Amino acid sequence: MIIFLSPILILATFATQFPEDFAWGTGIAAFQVEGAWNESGKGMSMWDYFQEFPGRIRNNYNAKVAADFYHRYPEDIELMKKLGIKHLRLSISWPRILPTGLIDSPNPEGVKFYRNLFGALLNAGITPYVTLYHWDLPQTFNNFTDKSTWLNKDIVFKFNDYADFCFKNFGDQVKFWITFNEIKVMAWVGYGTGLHAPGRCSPNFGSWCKEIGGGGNSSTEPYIVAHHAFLAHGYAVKTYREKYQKLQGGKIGMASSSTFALPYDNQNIDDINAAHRAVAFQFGWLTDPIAFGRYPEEMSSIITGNRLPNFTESESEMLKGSYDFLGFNYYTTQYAQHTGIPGINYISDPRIKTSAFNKTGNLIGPFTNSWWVNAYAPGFRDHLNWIKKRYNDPDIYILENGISCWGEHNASIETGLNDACRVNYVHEYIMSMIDAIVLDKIKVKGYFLWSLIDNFEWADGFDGKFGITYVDYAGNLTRTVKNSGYMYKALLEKLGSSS
Ligand code: NCW
Repeated sequence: MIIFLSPILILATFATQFPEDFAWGTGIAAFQVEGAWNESGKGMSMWDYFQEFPGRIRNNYNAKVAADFYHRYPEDIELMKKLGIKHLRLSISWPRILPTGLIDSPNPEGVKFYRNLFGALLNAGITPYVTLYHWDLPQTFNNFTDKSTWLNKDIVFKFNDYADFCFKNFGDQVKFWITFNEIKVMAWVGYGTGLHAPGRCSPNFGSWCKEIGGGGNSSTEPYIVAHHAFLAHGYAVKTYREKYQKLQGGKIGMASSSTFALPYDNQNIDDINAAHRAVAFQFGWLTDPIAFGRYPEEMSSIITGNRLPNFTESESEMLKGSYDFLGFNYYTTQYAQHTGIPGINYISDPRIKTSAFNKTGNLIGPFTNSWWVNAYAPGFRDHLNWIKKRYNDPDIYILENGISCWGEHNASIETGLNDACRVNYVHEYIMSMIDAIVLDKIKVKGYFLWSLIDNFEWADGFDGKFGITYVDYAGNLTRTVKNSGYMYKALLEKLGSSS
């Protein structure tokens, strides 16, 4: 326990200045933990399909069983009670409740599963924060052409129907809704690099791009996909506000991820501007549409031609202010360099090169087991300030923050439980967030540590572990709390967690 003393002592000094109703929680997502991929009437998702292709998931792992949360959630609720965690972010699997994706043929078993799950959480004093879309689209919407999945505008209305169905069936239990998880990743990794389902990318981008039913276009499709997701978000929020919100008394928002950026050369004005633009191309891309009803000027001046779609006037009006809070997933910061030369950078200004090293060779922070993350806690506070300034001091929920540490893949339980790397990372990041709250008066309302349990890390399979609880994937899926889990428990005891 000695190792937890210093972080907790420091945190305790803030306890008096800390918002009492702050929501300390953890997060999971349906596809990453549930398993039971074809049980009790569930339809197939595009990830169920994608994972069948050899080589697409590291070591050809699959999530057919995953952490078996579908059957073991009562045990995981006990675990949360033991750790004093009173807020859980989780997602609904669209094809589990609507196997064809459409509301005309719901799956009563799927609906019952989520009603039981939310009920059990509430009975345990745990508030559910529910994501409607954490990437597992019904496979029925995928016909492998550029007219399907999120590329077809029709999906906007299908999603709205699905969202309406969820508000109607679960709105008495769920008071916090998150429409989408990380539209940037869904668009860029699903349709830019092709490394996530549905695996689309430009045929000349890599040999894998043509593998799953045809190619794509990495320089246009991510923008189309994101455009439809923003509209789907807008319609779903409209539906919620018009039909349910007053009656049910809940809140709705979106979870956006973004890498913060510092200038590669902090004496160079072009790099200073590039650092701002790199964030505008991420958090701005995801949030300007739902805040202001348009894309960031930083983007529309650069992504020209027909690459960045337009919102009609009425769509723009609908989107403006379509959130009650901004959800933010923060993991990392990179250096941004203005090269002036167009390179391969489909989702950012193509003239920006991002790197973990700056001009003087300084490494921003240690590399982690996720290729996209260098640990850099101060960027958390900096990014929160960026959000506060651009969006006029909104309510913010940190819907994800956590780390996949080196050497945890196939680790023995002893190694897995001694996760000093995660203890340090989480402590430093939380301190940075607390600075933003206490010193910069940023209205952060909650923090959800990713993740409650080790789970299926998408293309990394079980090689990437983010859990504060070890899951024995080589054996019988037994859960054992890691040191980071006990550190979080100690933190919650000091800073308190609202009910
Ligand atoms: S894979 C991913 N993650 C992790 C995942 O477990 C969770 O479901 C996601 O919301 C942890 O948080 C998210 N992100 C993929 C990032 C891929 C590339 C990002 C590039 C940034 C420059």
